[in-house]
Amino acid sequence: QTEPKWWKEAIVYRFQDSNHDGWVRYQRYVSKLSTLKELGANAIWICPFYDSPQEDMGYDISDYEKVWPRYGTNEDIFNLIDRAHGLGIKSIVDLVINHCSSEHAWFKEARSSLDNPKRDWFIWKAPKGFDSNGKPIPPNTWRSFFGGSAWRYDEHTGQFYLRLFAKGQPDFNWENEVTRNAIYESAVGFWLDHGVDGFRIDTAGLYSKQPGFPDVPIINPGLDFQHPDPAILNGPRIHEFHKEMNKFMRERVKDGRELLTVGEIPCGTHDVCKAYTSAKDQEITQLFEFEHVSVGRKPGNVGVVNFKLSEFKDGIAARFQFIDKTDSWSTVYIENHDQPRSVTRFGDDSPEYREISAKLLALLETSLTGTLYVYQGQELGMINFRDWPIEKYEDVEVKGMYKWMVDQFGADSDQVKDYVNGLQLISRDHARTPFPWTSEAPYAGFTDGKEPWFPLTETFQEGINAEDELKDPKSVFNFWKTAIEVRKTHKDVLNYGYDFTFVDHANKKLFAFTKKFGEKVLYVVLNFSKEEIEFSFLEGYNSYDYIFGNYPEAEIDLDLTSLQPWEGRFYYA
Ligand code: TEU
Repeated sequence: QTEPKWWKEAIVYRFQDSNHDGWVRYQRYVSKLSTLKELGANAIWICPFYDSPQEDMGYDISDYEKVWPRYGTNEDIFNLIDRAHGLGIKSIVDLVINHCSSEHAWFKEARSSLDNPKRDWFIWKAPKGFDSNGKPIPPNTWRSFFGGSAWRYDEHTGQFYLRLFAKGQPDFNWENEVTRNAIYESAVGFWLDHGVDGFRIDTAGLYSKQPGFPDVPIINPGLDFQHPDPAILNGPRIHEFHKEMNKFMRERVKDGRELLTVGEIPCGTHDVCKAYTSAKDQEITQLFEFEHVSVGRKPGNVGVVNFKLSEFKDGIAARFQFIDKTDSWSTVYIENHDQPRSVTRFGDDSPEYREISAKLLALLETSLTGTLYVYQGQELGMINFRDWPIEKYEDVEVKGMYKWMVDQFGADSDQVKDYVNGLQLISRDHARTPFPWTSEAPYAGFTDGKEPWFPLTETFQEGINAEDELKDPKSVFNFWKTAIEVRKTHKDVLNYGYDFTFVDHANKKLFAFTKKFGEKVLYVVLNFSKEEIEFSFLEGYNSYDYIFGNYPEAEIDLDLTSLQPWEGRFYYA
């Protein structure tokens, strides 16, 4: 855990940009790298830029070796990687290999006939039978993450193919070695040859399906298909596959550069997390776990429920406690393109408390052990959009889930109402609105006139934009910048600390813990409420050194153990 590596200390930023046609352009992205430098980021995670029909925001790839023409050319991405290197910034790219697009040449071939040599590169099954209307019945009860059956019937050959996500995202058959090697060569090798420093491995726990494709337990009574995780997540050969792919990567890199690989895996138990990330086993360097971002979600992601601060605390701790004194490593994140805005979800997005609660979340993030990821707009304290009608949502997940639930329960049912209400809080679209560069109407500098592909979050005119925040020394952006500096200065205990221990775990407003590194003991106190609350100094420690907090030092009495609304502090005990 404590062995230093660049990929452990990286501050990874993820963002997109556009030009006048309303779409993201990687040429212009280059000119924004200096803003990232200013924030303190030293790595970027570039979202999927590959050729794609864009059914799922580019996570449906039709050619791994070609950039989607609307985003630019291959040369634009090679140039971005080079320019970033020139500034000391590493580049991580998305590796989406549980599935490809149904428009990929491999799938088109596979689909063409039952005896095509590539048929077995994907997962095909005969119908279980036919219903009274002659409709084919899917082979089992697995549901798609995006609603409905996980199987899509293909008239041409009379079989179903598996697609855990959108209709146009057929799952690869990882059991086939020839397929695996083709994936490694095209999706991994090509980009390693062009200098990338690592991969964010999409759905990295789903490649090995349970043999026999068994039905799954019912977790959502009343729905015709059920969440497939028990039959697809962390399956029997998953570690073997990751070891094999990691070996391919190591052999392919010729200049000795060390790669950051981050697997997106809701692994569940600490043992499973360790199995993926142990340095000795050489599978993946770190994981995006889901414990903390799953609190308050109903099973199957069909709506939201209230949650306690203690559940959030446990989620946060679970993400990295498993690495304590092991040879594993972890990540720190609270937002990404699949998560809503953290200020709305875990802070307070009212005008009165938005900034201070965004800064409190920045304190939490910069205090935790692991590689830190900041998602575009998080550094501005962006919040969810509000009161959008269901028709305005873009996300394939929302569209699929909504249609499915309406089919099952009816548009006026409580289940559908709950689902739609929940979207205000958790839809992925909140984090996908165009980036607000300025306060300028109508498109915040994202485009120079043409309507962008997706509406903006309206708050860009209320000060939540890059230009205004960069200028304002008290902005959320400038707080993040300082917090990142503090994280780097005290990187031993902040970035690498161990022995994470909660203080007063049951407290409903205070989130407090200690962490150690050598002789150093860090004490973090965070007020997750708009009330003034008390905290206690730890027994057995006589003196405290204040390190950092989100209220200006001149405004607080450091000898008092009370915290203002959404106030947080770091101390050395
Ligand atoms: O996400 C996988 C995943 O687990 C999510 O679909 C998650 O279940 C969902 O977002 C909960 O709201 C990855 C990508 O991050 C996502 O953007 C893609 O849609 C998905 O894979 C398919 O490639």
